[in-house]
Amino acid sequence: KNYQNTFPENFLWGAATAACQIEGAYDLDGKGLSVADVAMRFTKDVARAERKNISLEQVLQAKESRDSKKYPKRHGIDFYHHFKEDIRLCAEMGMKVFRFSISWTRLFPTGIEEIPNPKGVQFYHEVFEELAKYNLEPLVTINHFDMPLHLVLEYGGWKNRELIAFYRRYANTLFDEFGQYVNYWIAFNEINGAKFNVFFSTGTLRENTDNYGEDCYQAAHHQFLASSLIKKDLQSKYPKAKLGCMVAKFTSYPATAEPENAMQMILDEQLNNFYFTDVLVRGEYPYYASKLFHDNGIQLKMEEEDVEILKTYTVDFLAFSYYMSSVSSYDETIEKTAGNLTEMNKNPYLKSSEWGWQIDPIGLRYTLNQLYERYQIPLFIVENGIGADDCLTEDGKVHDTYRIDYLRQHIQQMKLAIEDGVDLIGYTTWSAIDLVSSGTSEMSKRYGFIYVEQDDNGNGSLKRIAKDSYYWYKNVIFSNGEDI
Ligand code: P53
Repeated sequence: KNYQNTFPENFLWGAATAACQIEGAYDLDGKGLSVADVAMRFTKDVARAERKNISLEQVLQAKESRDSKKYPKRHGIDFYHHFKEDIRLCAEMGMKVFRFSISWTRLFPTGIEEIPNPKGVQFYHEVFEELAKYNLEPLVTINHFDMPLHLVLEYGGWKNRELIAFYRRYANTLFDEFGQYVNYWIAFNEINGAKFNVFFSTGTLRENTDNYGEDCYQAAHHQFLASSLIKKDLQSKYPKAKLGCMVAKFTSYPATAEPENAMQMILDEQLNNFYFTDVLVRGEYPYYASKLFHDNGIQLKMEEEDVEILKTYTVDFLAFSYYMSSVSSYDETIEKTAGNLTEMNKNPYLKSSEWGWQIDPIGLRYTLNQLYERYQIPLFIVENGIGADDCLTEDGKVHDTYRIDYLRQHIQQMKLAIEDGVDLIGYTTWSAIDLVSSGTSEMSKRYGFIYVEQDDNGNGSLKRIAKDSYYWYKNVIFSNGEDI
C-alpha cells in the first residue's frame, strides 16, 4: 500500500439521518407503530437509568395514545413531506453520500405481512429517485431503532428466533425494490444496542422474563444470524453491493496507569464493542464469550447450522458511530459524567458537550487504528457530531462555531489515520439536518448542518435554514478535506 497523506479521491463525504427521527407521518399511508413511536420525551436532566428502562405498562399506555408531543418521534421533522427540499439542500452542499434508514413499519406495518404496503414502497422509490437525480450515493440502514411494535408485544422481540424470517423478508423486499440504487447497506444501526439501548434495539422487555441478560444476548445472536442471512441474499442478488455492520464505538482508556485499569479497559472494550464486531467481521464467537456466558448464567440457544452461517457470510465493511470516549476503572465509585444511555466515567483531560458527552478527537484516530489493526477491512464512520442547543439569531442565522470546531478536529484526526495507513472509505456526520434526538427525543439537542424551526413540543414553521457549518462543510467536501 502506498503512503498517502490526503483523503482518497473517491472518499464518501456526507451526513446521516434515521427514519424514526426525521420522517414523522407515523400513522399516514398505512404505517404501523414501531418502538420509536412509543419513545417518550425526556430532558437532559433526567437520569440516564430512568430513560433507559421503559416498562411494558409505559409501552401499552403509549400505544393507546394519539399524543405526538409526548412521543416526538411520531412527528420527526416531517421529512415525509419535505424530503425533496431536504435532499436538495444536502446535494447543494456537495455531499457525495446521504445516510438514511428505511422505516420497517411503513413497509410491513406489523412485521408479519407477506407483501409490503404499496404506499410505503412508493414513498421510498421517490426518495431514491430524488437522490439519484443529484448523484447522491445512498447509504441505507435497514433497521435503525424502529422495529415493529407488534413483534415486541406478540413475539417478545428479537429473543424470538422467528424474528429472523420477518426481518429477512423485509430486507429482501428492500433488495428487490431498491437494490438497483444501493451500493452500501447497513443491517442494523448500533448492533451493540443489545447492551445499551435494549428495548429500541431488540424489543426486549424486563417484564416477561426471568433472565433479562440472557434474552439480550439471545436477541443479539438472532440479529447476527439475520445479518449473515441477508448478506447471503444480497450477494446472490447484487454481487457488487456491500453489507456492513455498525456499532456505537465506546472507546475507553485506562483511568490511570494502574495495571488493574488497563485490564479493565480490555474487558470493557470486549463487552461493549468487540463481542459484536468479532462475530460479524470474523464470523465466530470470540474466545472470551464462554467466560462471559458462564459468569452471567447465560445459555444461548443455537441451532446446528448457526456456526456455519455466521462463518460463511461475514460483513464487507465495518461502520461505526463515534461521539466521545470514556475511561475504564476497577473502582466503581469513579466520578461519572452525564453521558447518555451507557455508563460514562469522567476523563479529567477532556471537555464535555452540553449533554455531558466527552469530546475527544484524538480518540477517533485511536479508534480507527484500533479497529483496522484488529480487522483489516474497510472502515466507514457513519456518525460523528455534537448535539447543541443552537440559537437562531435575529439575522436569521445560526453561528455554530462549536460544531465547526468539533468536526474540524475530528476530520484532522481522520486524515492522520489515513496517513497511518487505515482504509477509511467515508464519513457521514450526525446529522445532515436537525432531527429528534434518539436518546431523549428532544428537538433542542441539535446536530444538523441545516436548522429546522421547531421546538421540543413540536411547534414551529418547520422552515429549513442553513447554519454556518453548512457553508463550512461544503468547502471541506469541495476541497476533499484539504480546506478545513
Ligand atoms: P442522541 C447512545 C450513545 C451513542 C450513540 O444520540 C447513540 C446512543 C443512543 O442515543 O445513538 C446514536 O440523539 C444513534 C442516533 C442518535 C445519535 O447517536 O441521543 O444511532 O440515532 O441520534 C445521537 O443525542
